[in-house]
Amino acid sequence: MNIITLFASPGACSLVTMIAMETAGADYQITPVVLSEGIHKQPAYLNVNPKGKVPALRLNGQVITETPAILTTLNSHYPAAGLLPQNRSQAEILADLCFVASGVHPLVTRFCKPELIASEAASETIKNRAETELNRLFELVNQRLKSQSWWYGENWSAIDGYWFWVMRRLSRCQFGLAAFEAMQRHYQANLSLPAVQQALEREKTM
Ligand SMILES: N[C@@H](CCC(=O)N[C@@H](CS)C(=O)NCC(=O)O)C(=O)O
Repeated sequence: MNIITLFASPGACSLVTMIAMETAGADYQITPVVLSEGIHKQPAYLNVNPKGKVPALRLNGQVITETPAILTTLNSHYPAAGLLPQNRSQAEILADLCFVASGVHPLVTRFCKPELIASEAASETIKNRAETELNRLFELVNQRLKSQSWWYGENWSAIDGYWFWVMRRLSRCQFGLAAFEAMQRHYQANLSLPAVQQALEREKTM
């Protein structure tokens, strides 16, 4: 049997895939690609993912990158785990995953690490603009979570793990989240899940 390998870094969005894998009870190994040590830009890892980003998942001999692609693949690979809802259209689910991956995540990076994108002189402006736009988008998500426990209602799905990571990443960069009470409750509910706890424990060992 092929070993499933996740290339991941502590604190990075690879945690989202780890939460999904733990939820599915997957047997997988982690290859640490520590971003702060620049391992993601070294030839050995660029051979795995030429984009030089985590996560990357090696499954059945194929390397899958991009969190939405990984989560939808895992959903098909572990059908009993219910990682994504069956009572929603593929288009809705894809739109939501893309919203987090391409609408929110780049803003998180601009807020937490503006220097990756802008010169020192422009960093403050980039950070402030990212903050304004994140606050606008968070109003929408907070509103959604006010009336339901999880993104899609009563049942947890992998996008809840994705949102958990967004909150965790931003809280570590001192982003003001106090006004978003429903998102905070959602964060705490995620934290109480065994799969989330297991993923966080595994992250510590990287
Ligand atoms: N679109 C990718 C984003 C991956 C990404 O940006 N990963 C970050 C960590 S959260 C990374 O590897 N950053 C390293 C870099 O950009 O140098 C996804 O959805 O998986």
